[in-house]
Amino acid sequence: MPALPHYRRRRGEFLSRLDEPVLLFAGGDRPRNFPANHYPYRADSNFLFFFGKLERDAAALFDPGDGSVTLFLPRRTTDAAVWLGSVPSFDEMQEAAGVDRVLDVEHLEEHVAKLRQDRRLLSVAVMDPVATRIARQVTGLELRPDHIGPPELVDVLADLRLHKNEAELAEMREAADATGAAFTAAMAATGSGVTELSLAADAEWAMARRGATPAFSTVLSVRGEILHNQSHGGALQSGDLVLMDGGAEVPSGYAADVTRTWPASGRFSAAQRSVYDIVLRAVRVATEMVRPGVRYRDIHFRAAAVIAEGLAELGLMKGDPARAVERGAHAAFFPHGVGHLLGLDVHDLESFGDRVLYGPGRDRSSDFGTKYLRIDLDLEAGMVVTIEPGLYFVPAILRGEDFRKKFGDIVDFDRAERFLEANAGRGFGGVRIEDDVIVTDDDPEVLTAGIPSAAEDVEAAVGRRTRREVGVRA
Ligand SMILES: [Mn+2]
Repeated sequence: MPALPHYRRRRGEFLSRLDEPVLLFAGGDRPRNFPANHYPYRADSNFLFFFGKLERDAAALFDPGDGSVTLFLPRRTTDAAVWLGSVPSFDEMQEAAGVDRVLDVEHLEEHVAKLRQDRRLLSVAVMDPVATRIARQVTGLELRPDHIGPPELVDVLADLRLHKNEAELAEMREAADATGAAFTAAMAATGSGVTELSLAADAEWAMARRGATPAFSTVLSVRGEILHNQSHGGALQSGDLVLMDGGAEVPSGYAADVTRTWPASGRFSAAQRSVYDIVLRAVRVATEMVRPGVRYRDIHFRAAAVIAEGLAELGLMKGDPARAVERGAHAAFFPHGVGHLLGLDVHDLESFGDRVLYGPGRDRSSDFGTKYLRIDLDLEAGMVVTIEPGLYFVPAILRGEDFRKKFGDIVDFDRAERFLEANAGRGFGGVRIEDDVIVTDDDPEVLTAGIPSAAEDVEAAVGRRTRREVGVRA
């Protein structure tokens, strides 16, 4: 965890850019099926950014008038201590969190009502609907998922969170290391008959050994062509490709997000290897472009061009690859964007919307595939992005009438059908390779470079565990 001076510095930077007081909410438990059974609690990322880990239902008032920060915390009661454990007193919290005062959250409303007599009070929506309702009530602002808060506040938060400082980058390196351990463990435990569920557990166990937890539901499947496949119901067969998209979150909240694809047998087939090497080339070319001043959308289309060139070599596309990308035909095999921002959120700042993620004068495309390009910013030093091209054989696309009609002159759908039927009818699946990259004033720093990605390195990492151990886990 970053030490207190880091958080105080971030709060100081925030306060110096505010004209009006701001109220932020940590959010609380969100019920799963009945109120006492809830999803694991995680504070809102804007809150984590300024305070690190803090208890549920907390709120913080930043007042640029006197430069003060007030924390509002739940009252310390015997009942709470019985169910949730004893927590430090308000005095102790004031010291530990380095704030000017700590007040009972029950008094939040009357405290800010006084403040609002002559000043506007700003806030942003959080994922916890109860906290957002309180924020709406006490500020009088319209806060919705598609309008997270007033632009003047959203812009300041976005600008601070976009540019990671050294303390934050250190957290992200730790998250990347824990993620590397997870991939090593999953690759090592891979073998015929092993279930997706047990392999995902191997990955998450490795994160836990590093003091980290999954930042999002681990994607681990032989059906890699289903982009956000979160079911772990299958078992590996020789000939399958295993796709894992997973990332660790360290206690401060910072995340990693990595994808690797490997052969269940430990050896790529010739067809798998040729598709794999196209994606590897795309990720390498795109990663090289991660530099200040480069428009992220250009990286996306460069990756698309590399994939289209590879598809032409494989005979899956006809004609000029550049023309195919102009027409959007690459999206038949690469139907998503090349990546996103990374930080406290796995898709960092995505709740801030396209006003922040696309920049002024840039609108999201409505074209199939390109509409999933999650950012279109000019890169600046301190930003962290993922680079994650992929190549998939999706039955819904490659057997879809629309696509056959639209791209019949570019895509060889008959040849694509052979990939859909490969592997004794189980299909080819998909290949994605994803790394986490820091934009620096110099060469891009790949946080996840230590995780095998060259085909030979991946093959060498598969099934390292002895047969007997694999059997026990299967
Ligand atoms: Mn990602």
